[in-house]
Amino acid sequence: MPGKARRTPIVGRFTRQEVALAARNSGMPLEALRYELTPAGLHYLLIHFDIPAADAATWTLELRGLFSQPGAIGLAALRQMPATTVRVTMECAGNGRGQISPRYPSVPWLEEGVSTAEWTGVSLPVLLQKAKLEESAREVVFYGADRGIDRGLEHAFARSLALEEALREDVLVAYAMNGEPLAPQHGAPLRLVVPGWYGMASVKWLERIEAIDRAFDGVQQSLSYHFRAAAGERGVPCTRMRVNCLMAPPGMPDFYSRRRVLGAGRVEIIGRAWSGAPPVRRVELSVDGEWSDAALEAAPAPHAWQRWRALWDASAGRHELRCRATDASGAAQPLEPPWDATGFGNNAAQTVEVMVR
Ligand SMILES: Nc1nc2c(c(=O)[nH]1)N[C@H]1C(S)=C(S)[C@@H](COP(=O)(O)O)O[C@H]1N2
Ligand SMILES: [Mo]
Repeated sequence: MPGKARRTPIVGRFTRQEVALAARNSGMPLEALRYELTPAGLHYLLIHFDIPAADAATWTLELRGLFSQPGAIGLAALRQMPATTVRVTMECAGNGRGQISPRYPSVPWLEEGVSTAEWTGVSLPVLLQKAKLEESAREVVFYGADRGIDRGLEHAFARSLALEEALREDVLVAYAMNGEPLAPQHGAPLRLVVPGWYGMASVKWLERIEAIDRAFDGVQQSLSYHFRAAAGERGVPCTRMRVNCLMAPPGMPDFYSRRRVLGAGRVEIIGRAWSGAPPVRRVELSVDGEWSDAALEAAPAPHAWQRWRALWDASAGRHELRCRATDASGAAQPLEPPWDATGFGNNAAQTVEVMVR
């Protein structure tokens, strides 16, 4: 594939381009960790190109390729089909990129590219069966209506799933988020939702599903979204979310530094933990390097984050709080960002600096 040129990594100051990307792609304010379901307006955003103009009244979803009954289906017809609702924690694969040095020039998330929503729509296998997926199909490709250029290549945002993932009942073609029609920035009127996977799999503004008998080689599938030690490598595809957790920073912030300030005494620290290999089995909180177990709640749904809390007897002075989770596969968060040349999958333990008065 031509046009593979990579951007040059950056050390130090954030560029104007990174600031522009960060302003368009807002993160979830960490105080919103108090909500089990992130209110729609606080859910993080990741939009590669422009939000396409979309009219729900005339929108159709085309099914083509290896189906014996291909065709198009409108929104009204989708709403008539049996509905499924799933609660899903979604995290951007680039979350944490801004903390890796040197960092890849892209959306410079620190740690806020994660949220949880309740999605309602039609289970993907129901749609695939309706159009009669043929035996020869190997992958299912999902095309968004948004177009742009990345690394010199013009394309519509598109991603594929291998058949075994596409046939999961909890993979949805969703038309509602938290009980409301999708907002423009979240993919209105239709999007895919792939529970457990990093967000890039959940294609927004979904207008076409194509069944193919080979591996899809689109830009967002074969060039982007790979873990790579060096930018030139083929790499390993990003799929399920690595284990991760966050705390809602305690006390109140200083406006500019956002350093936390609070009074001495007993403080309850609360947070959420999630993994693409659920459930999370353990969350630990460290105060100045001393780790102890937090109380972890059961998952409210298979792919939704789990609440945790810990009590801390805060004494006057400066302290460093950190949290880390371990999931069902035994994977635990690292203390330092795992190296990745294009900044994917940084699940290093969060650090919060606190000044206790
Ligand atoms: N069509 C389309 N789908 C897309 C994207 C996009 O830019 N275009 N961004 C993806 C990425 S990288 C993420 S992390 C999620 C973010 O979904 P949200 O903005 O609803 O939180 O959408 C995914 N789906
Ligand atoms: Mo993302």
